[in-house]
Amino acid sequence: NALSRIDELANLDHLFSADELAVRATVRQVCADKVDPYVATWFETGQLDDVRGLTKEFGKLGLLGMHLTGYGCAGMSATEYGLACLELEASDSGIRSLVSVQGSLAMTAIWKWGSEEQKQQWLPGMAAGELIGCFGLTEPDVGSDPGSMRTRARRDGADWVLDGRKMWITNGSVADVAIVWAGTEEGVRGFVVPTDTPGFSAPLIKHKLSLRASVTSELVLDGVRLPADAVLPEVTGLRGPLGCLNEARYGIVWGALGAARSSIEAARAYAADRVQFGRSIDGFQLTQQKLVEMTLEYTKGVLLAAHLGRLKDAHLSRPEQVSLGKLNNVRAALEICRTARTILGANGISLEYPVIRHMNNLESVLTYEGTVEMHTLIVGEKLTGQSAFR
Ligand code: TGC
Ligand code: FAD
Repeated sequence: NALSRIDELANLDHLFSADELAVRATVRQVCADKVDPYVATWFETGQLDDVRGLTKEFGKLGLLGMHLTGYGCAGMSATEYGLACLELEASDSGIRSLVSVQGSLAMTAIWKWGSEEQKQQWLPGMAAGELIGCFGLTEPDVGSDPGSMRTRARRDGADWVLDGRKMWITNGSVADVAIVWAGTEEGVRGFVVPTDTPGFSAPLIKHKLSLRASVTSELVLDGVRLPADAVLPEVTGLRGPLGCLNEARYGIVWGALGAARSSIEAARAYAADRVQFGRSIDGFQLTQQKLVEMTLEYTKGVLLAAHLGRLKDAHLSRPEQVSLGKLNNVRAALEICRTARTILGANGISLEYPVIRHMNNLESVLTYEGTVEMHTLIVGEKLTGQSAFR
């Protein structure tokens, strides 16, 4: 009489309302139909078949910018957004990335810091998945320390002219619009850059062994001339991009648990079938200990995510709390995937099972949206009052 899902052990569904569970069920279904049958192939070939087809499917369900309001966005709660991220990442971190970058980074930048005209122009199409966005903060020489960015925007008459490079940009090569952060005489500013602007190009980054079912690109800005109204008017300084990162990091707090859950379930099913020394390996104490430890860490992760979701829905969420959640849940999820991999033995390294794919993906998730070290220092600063970044 084994449980049908690992969430049942602690009755985690009791944390959520019927509406929240309905959103989760919808996302679970679209992933089962449109992602799960194909994602191992996308990962193996390093190519998503039809990104725009997928974003349109997600758009129809209101999953893009789903916790934003107005302009065609679904206006769902932070907890619903979190549950959606968990289900998307149970399919693949790359699919959750597609949705996070679109909604929590590119759309949020326009929604939070854009003019009314910019919102009207871009958000409805992005919410519908007809237009794809990307978010360029990281550069070849600048990652954790975005304040040292080299990309520059200078005035030329009424226009802006952008020069520089961005690196590791999710959705870059398939985007219709790039949010590009650049240094100006006034400080860091955000620019809304249509990707067909002369001087803009987005070559694909190849040779990744992680996030292979995701488009990752370089952005090259070579004298990109933009009209005066291309700048996001409502923010100057690093709090512009960092304010968006809070949203995407929050989604990852939940998302990473999806990769963990999928890996635990794969390991549990495998252990029930696999016979060694005359019995199924799930009857061995050492295997049970692994299954229990993984389920325990997953359960604690969901409790933390749900708590952060409730805080966010009550408008009480603070950035260091999101750091605490991302730090714990991504690290825990990666450890879970590594343990699950051992249960599958040699089969654990095969793409026939989802575990090694999740494990490799989480290496990126551990690094992007702020590395483990950055989130440790953010929480450390809060605990001690002392900044240890420099
Ligand atoms: P610092 O001096 O601390 O702050 C500069 C200004 O920013 C404000 N601020 C924040 N505002 C909102 N939310 C936050 N979380 C904020 N953190 C800081 C701060 O109040 C200040 O404002 P003001 O008005 O006083 O100027 O900045 P610092 O230079 O010391 O850097 C701090 C640090 C290291 C924590 C920050 O730079 C950082 O988080 N670095 C990590 C960079 C990062 O996360 N990059 C992610 C790139 S995007 C990405 O990875 C997408 S992956 C997507 C996917 O595929 O899912
Ligand atoms: P670095 O900052 O060079 O860090 C290298 C190491 O040094 C890390 O371990 C780091 O923690 C450590 N370190 C740095 N400073 C300190 C310090 N003060 N104390 C202790 N240790 C320190 N970026 C975007 O802007 N948009 C995107 O869409 C995007 N998508 C991505 C997709 C993928 C698949 C990947 C892998 C990355 C993506 N990124 C994106 C970039 C990502 O945000 C950066 O990789 C990340 O911020 C780290 O920067 P870095 O790789 O330059 O590492």
